[in-house]
Amino acid sequence: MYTIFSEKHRMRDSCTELYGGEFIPPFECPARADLVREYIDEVGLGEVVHCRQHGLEPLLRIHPTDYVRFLEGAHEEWVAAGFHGEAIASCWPARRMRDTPPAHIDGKLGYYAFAAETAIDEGTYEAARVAVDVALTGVDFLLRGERAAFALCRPPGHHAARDLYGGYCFFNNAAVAAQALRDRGLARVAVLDVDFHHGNGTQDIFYDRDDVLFLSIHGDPAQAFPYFSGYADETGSGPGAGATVNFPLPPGTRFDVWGEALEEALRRVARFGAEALVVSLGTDTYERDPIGFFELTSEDFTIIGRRIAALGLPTLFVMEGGYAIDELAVNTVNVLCGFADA
Ligand code: 7XA
Ligand code: ZN
Repeated sequence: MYTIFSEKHRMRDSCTELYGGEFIPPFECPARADLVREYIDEVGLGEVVHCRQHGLEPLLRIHPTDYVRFLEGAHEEWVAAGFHGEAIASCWPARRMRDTPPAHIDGKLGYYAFAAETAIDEGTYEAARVAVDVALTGVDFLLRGERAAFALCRPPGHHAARDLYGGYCFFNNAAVAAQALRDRGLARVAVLDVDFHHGNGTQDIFYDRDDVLFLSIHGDPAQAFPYFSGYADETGSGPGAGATVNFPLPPGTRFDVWGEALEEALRRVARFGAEALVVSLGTDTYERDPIGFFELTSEDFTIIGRRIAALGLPTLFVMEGGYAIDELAVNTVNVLCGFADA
């Protein structure tokens, strides 16, 4: 299996994350992607190739221009406003307030953010743009006939909605990839999100559409980030009614139960008649992940890959979360090897 990668992910290197009332070094750090990339060579998964630039057009199919321009200028505007720390949102248009972007960067951050943990640093925009190119290069590989590819994206993307960032995500790499597959001729695409956290951004982007099926297995939002999205009764709207499927699961969930949700999700993908599958691949479902509460083991990830392969669809894996830094590479690559060896 080909892996698509760019060293430019390292430009996303913020110093701070707001966590439990403290500023800590971010869980989502450059070492994550570098460790996965190194381990891919160690196990001989396949060739690692650099991404190709795809320009703004495929990105703008998902994210509006004002949002892209905001992210592009946010850090510079923040510095120009005289702030010394990293750009972090601290004020939101909450219920019954005005829903328009203010002129001041401090307000703009609150307008475009849905959460406060994610700081924007100098290199964030460029790294986020490159992550989209990584995903789109993965699409190129599928369309030239590869059975599967791994887009080693960083920063991750599945929390990013059209015009919202947060949860370490800025552009929705998986959604841009799914849209590109549609735009380049596939009639039906499924996005399966196996990250511990609900893919609220991807759900929101495709919620009213019947051509992209979105399925997510995740920590019950009553107990876990992103808290306000991911309940089982969110099933899509309008033409998209029935094309969103959520499997919220409780703390302590092990693979016996998680795997049943996966089986049901895979049945739904097959029934939908998808011509390709995009997997939002997060391994923060791991038993020792610092911010997840599931109990999956490293061996379980191999089985996940094998089961996804049994669908027989062209499959693009897009890297999302996973923060147990010592086991992240093994867990992530186990999914890919489980798929490749099936
Ligand atoms: O999949 N999403 C992540 O892994 C990031 C979740 C961010 C959680 C922040 C909670 N304080
Ligand atoms: Zn996650």
